Amino acid sequence: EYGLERPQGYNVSFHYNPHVEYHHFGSSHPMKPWRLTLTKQLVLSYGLEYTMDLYEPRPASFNELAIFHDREYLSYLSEITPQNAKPDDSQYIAYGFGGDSNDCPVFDGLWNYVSLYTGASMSAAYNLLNKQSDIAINWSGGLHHAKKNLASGFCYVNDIVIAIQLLLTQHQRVLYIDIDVHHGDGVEQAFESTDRVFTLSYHKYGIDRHGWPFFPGTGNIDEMGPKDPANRGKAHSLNIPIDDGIDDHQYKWLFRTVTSKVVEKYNPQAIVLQSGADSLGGDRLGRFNLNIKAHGSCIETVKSFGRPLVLIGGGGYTPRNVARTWCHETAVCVGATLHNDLPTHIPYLQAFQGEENGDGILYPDLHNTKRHDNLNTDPALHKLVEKAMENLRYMEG
Ligand code: ZLS
Ligand code: CA
Ligand code: ZN
Repeated sequence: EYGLERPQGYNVSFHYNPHVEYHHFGSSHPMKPWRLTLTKQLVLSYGLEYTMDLYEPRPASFNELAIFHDREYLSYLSEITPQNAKPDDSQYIAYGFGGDSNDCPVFDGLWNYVSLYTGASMSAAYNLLNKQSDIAINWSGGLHHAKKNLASGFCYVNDIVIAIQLLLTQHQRVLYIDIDVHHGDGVEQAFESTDRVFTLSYHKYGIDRHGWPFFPGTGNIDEMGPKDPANRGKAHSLNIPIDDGIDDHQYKWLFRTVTSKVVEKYNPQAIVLQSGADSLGGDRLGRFNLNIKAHGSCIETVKSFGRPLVLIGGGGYTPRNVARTWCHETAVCVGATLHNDLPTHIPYLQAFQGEENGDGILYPDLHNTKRHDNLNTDPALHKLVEKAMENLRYMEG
């Protein structure tokens, strides 16, 4: 009825605790957990829940978060509230809540929020370990900037690192891929001293006309992990720095060329893919010009490698397009094709109405929002791929 066809027999699971939706970073903050409400409504309205196993995971416990994070940091995080926060406190500043930045505000229910999104990523990882799923999805996770004792860039707890730690109990080599427009620095740093995780991030990199680096300011092509041959993590990171305005054709080519080579060389036993939707055209914080289907083609490419896959969310600051993208990518996982006309019985339909290019449809032309000129030339991208291939030669096979 909705154009659902499932030619490929992949077992897909969807890990989602709806309580995560009710948390607010603050009204002016770009991170809006209710984008997850929109995503879930779209997924349900297309009937995709009948094509997957649905899980409502419990929140992660303190001890589970301590798989990666320092206990002192977690104690502080579990106790802090908007009422008892002391912005001049040395711990407040040291743990990343202070400074002139309000990227990581202290809000009501913060501890519950981090436990919920991390519980869902753990649940997804367990499903791969139990062989219950070939692909396990958690759109509420993907908070890739959090460090073991530091909140950074809207991220307080690094659910990705914890999910990868679980996968490492059974898998010798895990590949982490990150298509969020920001560099996946927290995951890269967490595994910089091991050869059992390879991290690959595609992101905007560069300095703007006011002299500010694009957040977090790391991830140039020559940052490939420790160069010391004694370090087991030698050359087990690959960063693909991209300039403003990259288009569908360029990104698809870049992603497919580099990622296939990494998979061929590293031969991972499981893959974790962070699918941040801030790399879309028209994103409030992003700089790229991608359409939903080009973003989704990265998921198709990764699926085609046929390895157990955890698919997680991340950034995404134009909520209606985040929901469209993650709904499309859920369909890609189960092998379904969706109608461009949105089902008319969806709650929140008005969120998808009245747009110039996207009125009532799933696949608006986001490239037409033309907010960023394309500064990426084909020759520059070819040089970038050449350098990436050179970096890969430093990795011991
Ligand atoms: O990857 O660029 C920065 C740091 C600043 C500039 C912005 N000011 C407010 C703080 C200091 C240098 N931060 C980035 C963080 C981006 C995190 C991306 C997360 C992820 O997608 C994974 C989930 C940034 N960009 C934009 C903002 N912060 C930002 C914009 C608007 C606001 C409102 C709320 C808070 C303060 C005013 C804020 C942050
Ligand atoms: Ca990235
Ligand atoms: Zn981001």
